[in-house]
Amino acid sequence: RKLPYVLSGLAFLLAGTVQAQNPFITNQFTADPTARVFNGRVYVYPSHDILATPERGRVGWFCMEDYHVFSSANLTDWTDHGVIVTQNKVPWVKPDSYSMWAPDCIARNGKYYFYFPTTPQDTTSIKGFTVGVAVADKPTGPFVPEPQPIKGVRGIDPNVLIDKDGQAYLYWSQGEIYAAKLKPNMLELASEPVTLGELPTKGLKEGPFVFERQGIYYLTYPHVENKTERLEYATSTSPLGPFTVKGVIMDESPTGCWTNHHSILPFNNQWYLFYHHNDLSPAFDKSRSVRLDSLFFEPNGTIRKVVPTLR
Ligand code: FUB
Repeated sequence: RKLPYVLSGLAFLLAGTVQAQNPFITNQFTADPTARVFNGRVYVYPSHDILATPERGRVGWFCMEDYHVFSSANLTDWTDHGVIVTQNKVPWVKPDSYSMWAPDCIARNGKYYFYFPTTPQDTTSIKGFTVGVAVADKPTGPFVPEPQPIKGVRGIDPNVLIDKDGQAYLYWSQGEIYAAKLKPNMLELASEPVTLGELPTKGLKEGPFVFERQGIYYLTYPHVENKTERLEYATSTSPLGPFTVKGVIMDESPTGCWTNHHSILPFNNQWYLFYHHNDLSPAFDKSRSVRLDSLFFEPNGTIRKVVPTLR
C-alpha cells in the first residue's frame, strides 16, 4: 500500500528533470547545439559534423557542409526535420568550403533568422570566417539565405539576444568575444563591434551564448587554457557589459574532446544545458554528438556546476 506514495515521491523528485539518454541525436554527428523554444516546442540547431576525405574538406579537421534542425516536445523524442541550409546554395560562400560552423536561430515578428558562420568566396574585405543569415517563416524552414553576409562581422559562433526592450544584439567570437547591436531588420549591425569587459585574457574564448534571468545578463562561453574547453560564465547588468567572470559551468572533458559548445534554455519550469562531446567517436574528437542536462541556479543567481550525464 506504500507503493503509490513512493511513486508519487519519486515523480516529485524527478519533476522537471530530464532522464533522456545522452547523446540525444544518434542518426548523425552533431555539435554546437543552440536550443530554442518556438511555439511550445524545443528546436535544436546544431552543426553537422561529417568526415573529411582527400576530396572533401581537410582530413583531420572539422568538416561541415549543411545544417539540420531537430525538434522535440518532451526532450526525449526527437524529430530530424532534414537539411535547412547547405553551403553551395548560399550565394556568397566559398564553394565546397565545408566550414558551416556553429549556428543560432531566433524568432522575430513571425520570421525565423538563422545565423551561421562560414568562409566567403570574396576575400577582399573579409579573410577567414564571417557570419550570414537565412530567413524562414517556420522554425524548420525553408530558409532563404541573404545574398551577402552581415557587413562588419569577422569571426565565428554567432549568437543573438533580443533584450526585454526589443533591442537585438549579435555576439560572436574571434579569439575574443565581440558584440554589436542589430538593426530591427536583424540583418545588419546597428553599432560598432565592442569587446565585453574583464574576460580571461589567456586562452581562446569562443561560442558565446548570452541570456537574461532576473535582470542579470549571463555571458557563457567555452574557454581553453589547457587542453580542452571548459564552459565558463560572466555576468553583467547590461547586454554589452562590462561582464565580470563568475565561474565554471562545466569542467574540461576528462576524455579529451577538445571543444565544447553549448546553449542554455528554460523549458517547462526547468533550465537545461545543451552541449556536445564525442561519445560516438571516442578516437576522433571532430565527430561530435549533442547532449543535454538539467542546469540549476543558486538563490544568489550563480550557476551550479553541471556534471555531465554520460552514456
Ligand atoms: O564546430 C566548429 C567549431 O568548434 C565551433 O564553431 C566552435 O565553437 C567549436 O565547437
